[in-house]
Amino acid sequence: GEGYDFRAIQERWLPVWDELKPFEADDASQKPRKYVLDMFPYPSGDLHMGHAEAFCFGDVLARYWRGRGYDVLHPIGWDSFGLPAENAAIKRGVDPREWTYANIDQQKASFRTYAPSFDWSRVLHTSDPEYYRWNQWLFLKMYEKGLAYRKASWVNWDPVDQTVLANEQVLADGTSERSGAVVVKKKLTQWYFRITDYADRLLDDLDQLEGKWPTKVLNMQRNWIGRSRGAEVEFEIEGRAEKVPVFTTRPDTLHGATFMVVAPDSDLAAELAAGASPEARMQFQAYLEQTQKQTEIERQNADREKTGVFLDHFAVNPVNGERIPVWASDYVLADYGHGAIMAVPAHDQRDLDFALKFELPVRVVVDVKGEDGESLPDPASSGVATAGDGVLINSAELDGLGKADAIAKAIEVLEARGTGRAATTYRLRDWLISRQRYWGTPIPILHGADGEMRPVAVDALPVELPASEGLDLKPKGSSPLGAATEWASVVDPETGETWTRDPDTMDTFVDSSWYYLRFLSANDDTQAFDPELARKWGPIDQYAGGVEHAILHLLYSRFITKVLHDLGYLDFEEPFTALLNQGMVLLDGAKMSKSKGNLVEFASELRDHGADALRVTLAFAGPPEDDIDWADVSVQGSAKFLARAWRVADDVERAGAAVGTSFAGGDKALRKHTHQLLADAPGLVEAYKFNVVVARLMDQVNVTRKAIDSGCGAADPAVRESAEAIAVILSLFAPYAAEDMWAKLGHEPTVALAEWPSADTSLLVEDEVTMVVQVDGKVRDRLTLPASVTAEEAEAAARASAGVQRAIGEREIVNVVVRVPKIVSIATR
Ligand code: ANZ
Repeated sequence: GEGYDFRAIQERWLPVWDELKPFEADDASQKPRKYVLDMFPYPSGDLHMGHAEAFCFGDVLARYWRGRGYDVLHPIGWDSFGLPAENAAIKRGVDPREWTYANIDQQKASFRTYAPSFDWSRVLHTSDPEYYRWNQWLFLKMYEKGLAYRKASWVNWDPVDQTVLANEQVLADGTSERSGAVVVKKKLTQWYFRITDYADRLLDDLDQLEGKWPTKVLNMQRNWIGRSRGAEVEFEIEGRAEKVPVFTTRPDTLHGATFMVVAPDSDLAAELAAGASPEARMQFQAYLEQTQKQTEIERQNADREKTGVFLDHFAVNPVNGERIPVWASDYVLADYGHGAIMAVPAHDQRDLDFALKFELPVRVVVDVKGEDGESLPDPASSGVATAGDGVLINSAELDGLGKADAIAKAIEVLEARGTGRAATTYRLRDWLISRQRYWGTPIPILHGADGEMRPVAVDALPVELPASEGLDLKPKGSSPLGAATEWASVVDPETGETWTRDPDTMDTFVDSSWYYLRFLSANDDTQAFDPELARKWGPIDQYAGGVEHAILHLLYSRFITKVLHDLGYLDFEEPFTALLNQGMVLLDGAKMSKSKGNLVEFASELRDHGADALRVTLAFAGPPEDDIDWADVSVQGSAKFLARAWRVADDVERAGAAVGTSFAGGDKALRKHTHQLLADAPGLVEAYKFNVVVARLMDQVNVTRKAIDSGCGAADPAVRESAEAIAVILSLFAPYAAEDMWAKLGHEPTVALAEWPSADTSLLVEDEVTMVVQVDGKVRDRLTLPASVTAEEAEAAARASAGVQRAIGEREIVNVVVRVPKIVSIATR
């Protein structure tokens, strides 16, 4: 007969599924619900192997919950604004729109064959005006609340892409994540979202996700927010009216502050330099220029030789009235704390290096003991600052206190004198959301002739992007939209005044920060999403995607979720209850890329092996969190397994056993094996042990094959029962093969909606047991008895044993202890 033919099977079922649309989620359903979401793709070309993996795992979970009787929402959309479309447009002269939507069409076609169980009725593309209109709505809501604002500031500037970058888009080596160019600083007026207002909640709420998100991701988020507790201390600067605040985590060391350091690129440094001697001013200018060539990362490298200039000013230490010199140095960052520090060289290594280089005084105020119990050597001579805990000295009222007490006392003293207070600082900066590029959401703000701003009316949304035709999309530091003069100028019908549209577009992370909500109301043109549906479906039960989004995307989504909660649209504050980060697909240990020439093409793998074999291979390769090396896996092996599984159903079909017959009389051993699989699979899937589930399916297929060929035969009800269990569980990984098996077993499509058979635990009980019989502490016999044996039956069987009777002989039985079904213990005299 015909064998397993994946192409024929794909062609058989695709049109049936197209017709059935089995995965459209039902908003009205009363069933328990699960929202399973995969991070949506960027349409940069066809799908790649990374997509294959990510969407395979997300789909396993979506299909699993459906099989467990849940109403599952598993939508798909495209993150379709962004630079690659624009760069392709510039390079090849194509319209970004055309490029984007052609790629989306290609990815849709590939998805159709790959067959993740998406609800295709809710598709969204962020570059559709129907979508980005609601980005604009969100922006206006935030503007109204003071959470969107504009300010001039130093920004990260990518000189190749000619665009600003968020801090998160600058790599550790100071280059742009996008272009690879060395990022420089540039002062520009930009739009920001006030994420720093949410720093505490974003940090504290991570605790709720413990155990449900990878620990690594939680820690990355924590470090990114970077909360530091300490104090703000105000220093008077001679000849300056306003006091200068500094942030310190060690207010206890105030008596050891022997100089002050200001960030060269801060407003304060510029002001102080302006009042300095002409020579100091010139030195400062040169130093500032040098500083601006450094990346933030370089500046934070503690090992670097210290540099700096004296600013020709003195500050006054608020606790002891001491005059201390004010310097500028690049190790102090302008946008952390207050951009100025009190330097305590004895107890901070960077300050010590600076003090030793410029011959500034070092004063020990904490007596820190070494392991031998002796005071550590004087930092001024050892060159090593003593940062640990110790007893305060040379510090007036703090003398004799330990670090923690001294910190508390110092804050008390500062507060009493009105020169300082407890304070918290964060590494997190406000989110810079404006981009001087074309292919994004226009910012819905109008600018008046005198610089005043006004929001576009909500009912005038969307502010649609003008056609790209005639616009120079090449990056140049100002948005191409500014040149779309007809689009940009808006005449107020009431006053006749002309207003100009803001030419900037939004960071695409705005688009992806709330897209999960749009899926709930993808076709609703009256609101961004229906709060009622958000109550029903939200928050997302299972989110799946790459660890490259561990910080940015997840942090921004969490932030916007909290904002929408505060605005009264959501009743939850964390968007993603559980997170699965899949590993990467590698080849020979290396990341795949076109430029390296080691690209495994998804399209050709799909063509040559089919969706099922690809998906089984990805799931079987190892724990989903681990990287998969394509050189180490066998797609052929997966195909062979699928053929073996399929033949089990084929044999059942040929044996002519009718559907719906009771399994009760079936082969016991096989039934037990089947039910053990049914009992274990749910826990394994929920713990993301997909590879183990596939291994168990392989085992089940082998055991069933044996039963067919050299056991009970294909007509036995236990074989059908096993084949059905295999089809249902296999449908998580290999939807086509499973569907075909399901049909061969006489069922209607689709196996994807079939409920999982529940495990009959009574079948799992060991049905025969070995009972030990002891006489006076010695084992005299081992009896095989039914597991359900009673105490009386056990004792009778023990007494009847020939071996036992021989051991007792003429002696008298004085005591019998029965512990069913394990042991009978007889004592004699
Ligand atoms: C005095 C002091 C004494 C400090 C001491 C440390 C140890 P984290 O923990 O990262 O928050 N600092 C403050 N603002 C800074 C800026 N803009 N650029 C560079 N450094 C800055 O670090 C807080 C400490 O970093 C602050 O506490 C300050 O130095 C420095 F024994 O103040 B400390």
